[in-house]
This record gives sequence, structure tokens and C-alpha cells, in this order.
Amino acid sequence: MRPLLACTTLFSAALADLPVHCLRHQISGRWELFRGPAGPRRSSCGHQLPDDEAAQPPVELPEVAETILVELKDPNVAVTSQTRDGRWTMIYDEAMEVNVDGYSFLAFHKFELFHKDGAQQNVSRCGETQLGWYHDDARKNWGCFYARKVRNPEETAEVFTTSSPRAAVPPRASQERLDATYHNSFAATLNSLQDWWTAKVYDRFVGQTLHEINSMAGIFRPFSQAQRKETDPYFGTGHGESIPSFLQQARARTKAVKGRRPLPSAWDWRNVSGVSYLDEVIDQGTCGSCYIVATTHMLAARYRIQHKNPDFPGFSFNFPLFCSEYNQGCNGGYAFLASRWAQDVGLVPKNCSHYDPENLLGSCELKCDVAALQKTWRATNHHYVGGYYGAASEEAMKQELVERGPLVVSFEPQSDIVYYTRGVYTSAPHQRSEWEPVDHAVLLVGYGADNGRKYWILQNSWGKDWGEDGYIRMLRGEDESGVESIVVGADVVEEAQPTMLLQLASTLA
Ligand SMILES: *[C@@H]1O[C@H](CO)[C@@H](O)[C@H](O)[C@H]1NC(C)=O
Ligand SMILES: *[C@@H]1O[C@H](CO)[C@@H](O)[C@H](O)[C@H]1NC(C)=O
Ligand SMILES: CC(=O)N[C@H]1CO[C@H](CO)[C@@H](O)[C@@H]1O
Repeated sequence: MRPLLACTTLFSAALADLPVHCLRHQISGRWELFRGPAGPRRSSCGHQLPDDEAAQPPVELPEVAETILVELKDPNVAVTSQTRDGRWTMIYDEAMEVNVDGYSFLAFHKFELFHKDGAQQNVSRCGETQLGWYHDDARKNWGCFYARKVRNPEETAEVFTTSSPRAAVPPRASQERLDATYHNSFAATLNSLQDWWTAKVYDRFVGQTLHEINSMAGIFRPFSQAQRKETDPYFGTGHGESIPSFLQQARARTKAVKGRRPLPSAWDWRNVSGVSYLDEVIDQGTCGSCYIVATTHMLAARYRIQHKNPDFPGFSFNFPLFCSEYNQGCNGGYAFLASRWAQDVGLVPKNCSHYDPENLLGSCELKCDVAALQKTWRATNHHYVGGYYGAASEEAMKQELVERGPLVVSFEPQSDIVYYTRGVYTSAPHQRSEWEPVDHAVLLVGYGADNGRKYWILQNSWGKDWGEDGYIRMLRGEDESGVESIVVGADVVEEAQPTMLLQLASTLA
């Protein structure tokens, strides 16, 4: 039996990532990819560093070198006239990656910002993309592209248009400063309702508004249940006979993984025979950088594990945070895209830049001479566990965690999570779905069980004084708060010829 808390939904709204919302059933189908000319120089394709939702480049190319007709089949196979077994994935509700014909394509779904009735509105056009990026498998040819869905004659343009469900204005209540009395009574209520985990009041939250607390916690966007149902036809069908086929496939895969090799009953990369392979817990401050912190810590941990070198100092956060066109800097982003950028461009050592958690307006810069570095690295094999967004399972997560190292997971924090101090956190069960809202990324470093209560061990980025020395244990196996819904892995290779790093460094010099 797990306790169920009726959590107050007092969340405020502050936009993270991009104001676009597209689901897989809207994206799967036939597309035309318009590929611009390729060359040895990687282009930002007109995007800012980091990307800025309000400054998107026009979706046009001076020249189209090739038009590729591709069918994106549900859930993850992509077929062209040359490729029968290509792959594609959604990146949450924001972007798509398509791997066909020896190329890897990445683009955000198309969105438009405009004013109507005195308010800023956003519309997603899920049958089109923004201007995106591609390169060939050999990483020699780089270019820009955009894509359009091939419409059936009976479909109208309306099919491709959905309003973003992101709320615009923070509710008034979230602007009030919450005092110690409010917090103490909330924490006492949490402790009286269940005995799985212990709530306490952290001084840093007293006197802050909910808006401020939530931005720090990464709780950005409220989606009401009604809004979810409206945009997601699979929502709420995780059980019983109406279970969608992609979920059945995910379960079948879990069984296949189970047959492979027995895993230990518990695992913890903080202590493998007395050795830790992890970076120290950091405090991300007010910058929405959780996805970069978790991704950078995953890559560094995997490099240490692979080279049996626990003393490796780690990689720079600032560099991908402020230089990646695939993410929105302190306004948010995704581990899959951060891993892909580290794969496309590269990684520099921690001492090449300094992370200032209060500086939200940092700029893309390098504090070392890349050409003089003894070693540079890049990510490789960036992927969603299970092969595509939505395909992760508890068993596949455990398998990769033990065999290759930490993974980046995300969840949707409830308002009670900021009170977590110890125990096995449980609050809001999720139902597996085509898309599950999440707002905060952390590093998965281990698993175990306590009196039959199965948990994941997660490294958070809210400082060492939060939770269990900066970590939280969260219920495992029930998609608690969506923690098993979007799971990213990537490895690291040393790069003798850091061509893309040198190119970027030369534009910054
Ligand atoms: C690390 O694990 C070992 C068992 O492998 C245990 O004896 C030791 O106490 C642990 N160290 C810490 C700091 O938890
Ligand atoms: C930065 O760290 C790298 C290893 O990660 C090391 O080789 C280099 O000497 C360091 N540079 C400075 C200036 O400390
Ligand atoms: C209705 C809506 O979601 N409006 C948002 C669109 O995006 C802009 C820019 O991020 C926001 O300011 C609006 O609140």
C-alpha cells in the first residue's frame, strides 16, 4: 500500500522551454524534409546561443539540395525510399529527431507567438517544423533543414493546429509571501498523512512567494487534468483493455530485458566498493539549469566509470548552458537535446568556465584555449531508454544504470516536494501515456528497497542541505510523478580532432 496525498495544486506559471505542444499521434505520418546544402562548417541555422523562443529564425532556406519523403511510423520506425529501418523519436512535446538516409535531423515543432485581445498567445503547428539542424553519420557534412507534413486531401490545415496549453499569467495567490506559519502547518499536515517520508520547512522558502518557490523547484507549467485530456487522447487509458499498442510494446520489451541477466537487488554509484563516481551536489540557484547540471553530471560519471578514474574533475556546465542552440539556457531545456549538443559540438573541462547560479544572463564564452587543451571530449550514443520517448521501463532503466552508469530522469514536482527531507518520496502516481508532463530533471544514480518500499536514488541540484544530503529517494516502479516517463542516456568519447569545438571557439574569439 502506498499513501496517496491529495496535493494542493497551487502551482504558478513561468514558462520553461518552448511554447509548443505536439504529441506523437499528431507527428506520425508522411513528411517532406527539405534539406539545405551541406558543408564542413556546422551552422546555428539562425538560432540564438542559447536558443530564444522570441527570436526564432525564419523557416526558409536559400537553396534546397534535396527533398526527402519520409514516413514516420508509430512508434519509432522511419522509412524512406533508401532506408527501411530508420528511427525517429519525439523529444517530449517540443521537437523531433529523425535518422534516415545516413543523416540525423533535429527540429523543434513549429510555433507562433502573436497578440490577440491584448494578450500574448501561442499556437503550435504540429504539421510543420522550425528551421532545424542535420549532419551525416560521418559528422563531415552539416546543414539546416525544415519539414512539412504531407496532408491527405481530406485533411484541412486545422488538423495541424493546437493551442499550447501553457497558462499565461501566474495566479494572484502565487504572488503572496508565505510565512513560517503557513509552511509549518503544511509540513505538519504532510507528516500526519503518511509515514513514507518526512517533511520539514527549509528556511530558504519562508517569506518567498509560491511563484519564487516553484521557479526554483522547476515547477513551471500547470496542466489541469481537463487540459491534458483535451490534448492527449491516450490520457487516462493506461489500464485495462483500452491500453494503447505502444504501451503493450513497452511492456513486452521489459519482459525481454528481464531475461538477460540478473541485476543486483540494490545499486548506488555514490559507493561502489567504497568509491564514488559522481560530481558533488550543486545548487542551481535561480537559473533553470537542472537539465544541464544532470546531463553534465551523467556524462562525467560515465566517463569516470568507463576509465575507472573516479578523480576526473568533470565537465563545464556554462558552456552547453549558454552556447547550445538546442536549449533555452536558464529558461529550460531537455537532457536529450543537451546530450545531442554535447555529441554534435563537444565537451570542455570544468575549469574552462565558472558556473554562477545567480547569473541568469551569462553569455556563451570559453575561458580556455580549446586548441591548447590536452584532451577534449564529446558525447556519443545519446538516446532515450527503450529507444524512443515514452518507451522506458523500470527494468531497462536498472539495466543501463548498472551496466553503463547514471541516467537523466525528469519528473513533475508536486508542491510538497520542496518539504522533502528523508524517506521514500511518493505523492502523485502517473499513468503511462503518450506524453507525460515533467518539469524538473535530476540524475538517477541508484536503486534499492527499504522495508519492501522500492526506490530510485536521485541526485538533485537544490544544494546539499536539501533532502538526504542533496539526494532524494523516490518510489520506484510506479512512474511516481512521471519519473519513469522520460529517461535519457549518453556516453563519452575522447575527441582527438575537436573540429566543431574549434569552429565554435573561433566564432567566440
Ligand atoms: C560503502 O559501501 C560499503 C560496502 O560495499 C560499506 O561497508 C561502506 O560503509 C559504505 N560507505 C559509505 C560511506 O556509505
Ligand atoms: C583543467 O583541467 C584539465 C583536466 O580536466 C587539466 O588538464 C588542465 O590542466 C586544467 N587547466 C587548468 C588551467 O587548471
Ligand atoms: C497563452 C500563452 O501560452 N501565452 C504565452 C506565449 O508565450 C509567451 C512567450 O513565452 C508568453 O509570454 C505567453 O504567456
